[in-house]
Amino acid sequence: MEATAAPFSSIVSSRQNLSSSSSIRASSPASLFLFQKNIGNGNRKFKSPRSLSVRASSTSDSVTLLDYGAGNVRSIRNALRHLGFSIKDVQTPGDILNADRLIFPGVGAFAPAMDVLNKTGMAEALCTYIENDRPFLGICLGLQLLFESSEENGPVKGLGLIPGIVGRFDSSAGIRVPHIGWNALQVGKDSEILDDVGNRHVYFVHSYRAIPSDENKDWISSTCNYGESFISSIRRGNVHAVQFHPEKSGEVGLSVLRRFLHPKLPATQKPMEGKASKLAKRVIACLDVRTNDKGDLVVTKGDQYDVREQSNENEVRNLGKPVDLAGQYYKDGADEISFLNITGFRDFPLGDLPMIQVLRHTSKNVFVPLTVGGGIRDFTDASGRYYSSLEVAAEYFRSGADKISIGSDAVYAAEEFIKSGVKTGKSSLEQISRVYGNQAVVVSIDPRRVYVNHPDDVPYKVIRVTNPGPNGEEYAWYQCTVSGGREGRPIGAFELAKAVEELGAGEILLNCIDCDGQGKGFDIDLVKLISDSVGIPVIASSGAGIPGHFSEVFKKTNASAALAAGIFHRKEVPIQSVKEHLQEEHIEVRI
Ligand code: 1PR
Repeated sequence: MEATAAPFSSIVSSRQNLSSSSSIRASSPASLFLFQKNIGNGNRKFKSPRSLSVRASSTSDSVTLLDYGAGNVRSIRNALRHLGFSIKDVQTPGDILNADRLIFPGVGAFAPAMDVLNKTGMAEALCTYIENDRPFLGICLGLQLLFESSEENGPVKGLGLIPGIVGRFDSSAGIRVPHIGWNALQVGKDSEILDDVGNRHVYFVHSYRAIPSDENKDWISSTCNYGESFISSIRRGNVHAVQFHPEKSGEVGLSVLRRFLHPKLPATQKPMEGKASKLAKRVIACLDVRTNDKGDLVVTKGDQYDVREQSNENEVRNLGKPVDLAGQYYKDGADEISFLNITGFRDFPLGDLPMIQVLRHTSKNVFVPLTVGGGIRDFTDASGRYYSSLEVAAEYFRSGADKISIGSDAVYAAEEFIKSGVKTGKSSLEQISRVYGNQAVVVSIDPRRVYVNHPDDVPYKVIRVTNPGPNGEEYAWYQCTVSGGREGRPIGAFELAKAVEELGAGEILLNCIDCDGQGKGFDIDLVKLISDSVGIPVIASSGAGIPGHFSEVFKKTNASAALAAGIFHRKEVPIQSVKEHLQEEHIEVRI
């Protein structure tokens, strides 16, 4: 049974005044002893696991979760439930000390996380628990916090259990930061929880990383290569931590959690052999969701953004149910799933509860990243109640989204920024990326191609196009639109992309109204222009018709991912065929 008590996150505020660890109650004599013994021990020395006699029995089906309230841990909860485990939330440091097994899915930024852990006495309890070789799994920030310090808004002191400083990826080395996507690992000896992983890809999303050194080499169970070699997992005795997200790494990720929860499981599948070593190109399935005229929430698909049938009834195209389709695409091998609430520009998304329900239901069974967009902006409802975009985003994150996608509101923010040259910090884009990190914020661009005769015809970035316009024009610019393509704005896709990167976007979803639903391929000129201009990942979207369009966009541009909708919804091309084709073309993908 799942514990019904409030998670630690909800008691953090009432415990903010706790400054002395001696005021914390450890709830068994044994744990109290262990806890007090370590109070005030600034120079931590990890004990050899062999010298320890304490080893909690792990026969129960409950797992203790340390959720300090900084972000979405719904996915890990869903994954644990999916594996048949109930969750006990940490409320006091004593709950850490008494845990049979503890999972720490660190989310958010390093400094606020350490602050909460220190103020509540959780830091001490965590160190004691780990030093005593109790079953522990840290995830993402939950790995980084074990190190001595981090450069993230710092230096900031960490728990100091592992030698090393967590630093930022160096984007000047030509890599895109954040590191978002699927990478293979170089698994070292005795990893145990990685026994089924082999050469399969797992999902990362982070800007900071720890690097291997002589001092920390005994801890390292795997490394990963992204511009440089960084630590992707550590293991010592019963203590594990991973930089990637097992709860978002599909079946392979679930196997990592399963092995942590059942340490003595025999190998179930032979790890895949191969040469996977780079960041895989992602294949994303996109579901445009809206209410049809009967009031049902359906997956629809536009033809250059027109989602109505060209029949007398003029109905909204209905291509299926959102939760069912998302589940199918997960099984088919989609690396990520995007939901765009395409009525969001008219209706307030928090009033659109079915969309929230879609996320909640989907995230119970889909263990790859979920993005949701549509209507993310500040809003005052009919009764005069004001909702900030942060509240809207928070609700989406709570409901199971890993990233939110902003369209129209990002266009207005970029226009303002370009005009004033000032970052006000007030736009939804800036606020959400400040609170949840830029890796959680995608900007969706809806540009339309505008042909011109000469590069100086407009004050926007103009390119020479591969295929001339209807009147033989050799040049074009890409005009951004808002409200689902209904209104053109005085800003180009190039200018917008550069501005939103500065304002804190972590990724760009690059649509193209001209190509949407046409099945004739991505707009290579546009994708090349944008993916060469920014240092964040770019998702090419609109126009995929055959697997060859995916290899074309990856070979000719620097896109990190390619997204399609119509061909998947109409079952014209299975996701697996796209992946197989990319493999044949020697483009690394997650299989
Ligand atoms: O402006 O923040 O409320 O966000 C609205 C979001 O909804 C934006 O991301 C915008 O792209 C999207 N949107 C609005 N209207 C439509 C529409 O189609 N009428 N959908 C719409 C845009 C485009 C793609 C599509 C690809 C691939 N969807 O995401 O899935 O073009 O299609 P294809 O493979 O079939 O060619 P805000």
